Amino acid sequence: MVQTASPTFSREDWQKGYESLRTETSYWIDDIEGEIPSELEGTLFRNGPGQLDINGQKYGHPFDGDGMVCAIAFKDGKAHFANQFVKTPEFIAEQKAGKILYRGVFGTQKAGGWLSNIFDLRNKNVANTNVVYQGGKLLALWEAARPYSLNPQSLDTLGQETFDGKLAAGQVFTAHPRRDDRTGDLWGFGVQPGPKSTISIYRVTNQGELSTESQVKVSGFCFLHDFAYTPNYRIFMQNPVSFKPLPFMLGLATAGECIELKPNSPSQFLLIDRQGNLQTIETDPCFVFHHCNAYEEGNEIIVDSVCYPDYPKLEPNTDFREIDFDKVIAGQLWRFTINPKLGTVKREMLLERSCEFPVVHPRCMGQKYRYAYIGAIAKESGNAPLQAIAKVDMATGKQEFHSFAPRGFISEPIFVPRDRDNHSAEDAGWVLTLIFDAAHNRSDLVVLDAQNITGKPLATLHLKHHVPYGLHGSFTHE
Ligand code: 3ON
Ligand code: FE
Repeated sequence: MVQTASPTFSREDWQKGYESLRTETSYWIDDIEGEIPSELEGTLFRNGPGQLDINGQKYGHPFDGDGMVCAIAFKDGKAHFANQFVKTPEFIAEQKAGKILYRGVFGTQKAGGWLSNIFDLRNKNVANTNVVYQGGKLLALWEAARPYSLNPQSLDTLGQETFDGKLAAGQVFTAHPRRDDRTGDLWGFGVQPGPKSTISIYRVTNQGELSTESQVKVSGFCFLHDFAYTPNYRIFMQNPVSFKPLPFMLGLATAGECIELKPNSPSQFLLIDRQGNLQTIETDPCFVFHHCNAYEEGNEIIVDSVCYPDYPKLEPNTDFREIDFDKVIAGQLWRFTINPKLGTVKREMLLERSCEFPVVHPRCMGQKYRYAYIGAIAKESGNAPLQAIAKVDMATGKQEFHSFAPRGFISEPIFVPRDRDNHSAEDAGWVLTLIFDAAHNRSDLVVLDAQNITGKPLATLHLKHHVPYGLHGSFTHE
């Protein structure tokens, strides 16, 4: 088949979604197409880089943007929007100074060349990656530091979360915790880097209490952005990356630019059981940020993950808004079937189209499941910004796409079940996603019927402004 090369978007449109949003507001959303389902109750929290420059001094990478949390609360068919930046001391200092004072992990240097950056090895905690509500705490997460605790109603920043002193200064908590729906526990981890890296496995109960389940040491550098969870295993993909810190120390490059894929090295699954035993199983090289889900079946563990053929890096010293999508490597959804007894891994592709941000029904986390929802590009091959929501049926292989191209750009989908029992159909519920609508230079919160994902949205809530492209979020029924 001949693939038409016609682009699904215009660069100018896409770029507008990376403009900083500097206002903090709180209002009832009154411009709505369709109808918000009256049974949809609870709050959608989103986090992501809200500010991508200070006074026109641009950050060099979107992951360096200052964390801004949005809350969209639904009740009685109405919806309320609020947003606030996470007021870290670094954010406050930079706002006051009106210029960049810190290096960003991925692509941001202080003005003045290497001499201004040399030996400044501090990490700016931008608290921009995820936001979760657990045990009465609303936590803004960034994987290389402790969480920031926010007031769940006002979104005011309360301070760094120590969990009653159990997370000491210098200890870190992942931006990708996973909630076991059957127990209400939120599972997470933290990586202490070194010549040997230490992975701590944490549990946060639904009372908000943290305990350490186990700690394991693995050789070498780790870049573990996410993990997969089953009742008996915590599973990591050890990407075959190295960190060569010299250019970072000398101020010549950011930390993220010093990470690269090691040639001819396999990836490894790290399986950690409930007793803290570590089993390592090799598989073909790839780079994984996100896992979709995992479950145990017979003697096997199934892990579904978005895999890249290399470590996705941006060209240094070029504006990320100018990237050539034809040169950006694509992530694809793969299924790994691991047999721990035999030490073998089988892999098969589930979704070939470039995709990111996979999610499942919350009750399926760690369990056998049928449906994944995931952001995807709006064409079959090549690469582009994410403009469609895909629903993948693991039982039949059916793939459906709801495209917002050419002028809409999607963010992570979140599945919200309609009924909170364990018997209703796995796709009975809604898929919520924020769309940047370049035609109106504003964002919409779109409610899709998960059972009719390609159908017209049930509701499109027009915000009064845009929300810059975000990272992750969560829904709480409370
Ligand atoms: O020793 C350190 C280990 C470590 C954890 C080195 C280090 C300082 C680089 C580090 C820190 C890692 C951090 C801070 C990671 C933060 C990641 C982040 C903010 C976002 C990651 C997003 C991933 C994806 C795949 C996003 C995709 C987005 C789209 C396709 C759409 O825009
Ligand atoms: Fe992530």
